[in-house]
Amino acid sequence: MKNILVTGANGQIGSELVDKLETMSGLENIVASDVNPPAKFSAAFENVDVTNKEQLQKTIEKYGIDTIFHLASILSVKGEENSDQAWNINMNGLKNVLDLAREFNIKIFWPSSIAVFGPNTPKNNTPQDTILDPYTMYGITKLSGEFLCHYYFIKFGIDVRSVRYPGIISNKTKPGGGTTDYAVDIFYGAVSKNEYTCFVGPKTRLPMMYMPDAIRAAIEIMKVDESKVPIHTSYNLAAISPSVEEIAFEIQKKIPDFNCYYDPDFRQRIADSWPQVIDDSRARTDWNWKHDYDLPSIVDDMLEKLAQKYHRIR
Ligand code: AKB
Repeated sequence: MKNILVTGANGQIGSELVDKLETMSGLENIVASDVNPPAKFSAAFENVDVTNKEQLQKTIEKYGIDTIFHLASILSVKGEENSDQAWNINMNGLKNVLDLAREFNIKIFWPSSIAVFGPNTPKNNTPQDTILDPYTMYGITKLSGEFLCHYYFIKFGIDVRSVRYPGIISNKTKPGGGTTDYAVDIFYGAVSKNEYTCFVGPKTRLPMMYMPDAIRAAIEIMKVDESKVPIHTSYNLAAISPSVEEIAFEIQKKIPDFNCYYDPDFRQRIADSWPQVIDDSRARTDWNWKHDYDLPSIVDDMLEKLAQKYHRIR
């Protein structure tokens, strides 16, 4: 990893990954790219639409890119609103990146998701190898993407590494259009107006992870020796699995007058199709994955960071 391109750099994960890469020594170029106008980066920025292979190629050539963190993607809820767009960006974007990786000998990180699982997947301790029957177009693109990555490894030797991210909780850039967004929105609601109305019910339990752990996972899996990453589809990755009411209860310990209301909509069905607790033992054994943040430490840090953002002293 010397010259790194991050696609989808304005997004929830991309914006924090670029920040983190910028602080790491020994990297020559960090190039942030997104289809939307640049967010504030000190890194170089290029407007790149991942469905446009020429644009991608020009950027790769301009900076001598040897590593791509390919994060540009449409998430589960937005993907249901426009399934053609989700297919185009998620599949054709990934194929362009993999084809260019072949041509320019580039190492790839590409995130998959718990959305590859579906209603018939075991919900608890979901194994690495299990029933994969995604219910959303997003999940279908992630599952197809996993097999595409596997194919490019077997057929062309492309070094592509991947994790199945759970919902990511963070405070810098809001997620856009995912089912797990409630686990971020609840903190914004708590800090800005002491209340939040959740679009899934109180007992809904999904795997979640704090952003610093998610970023570290991406960097660690990219840094380990290739022999330690024998899974070439995507690794199960886990941290915590709270229900919504457990998150609300933990917030109430810090903000006693916080109220969480519930008004489930169509997103409940997507949430119900996903596992509750993931078995990520292969990631833990193969490349020593370990999460740092539990629910109380996530809640502490989220409330502190968002209070600073809203200039509220608690
Ligand atoms: C979503 O909710 O769509 C994403 C995901 C779990 O991949 N956050």
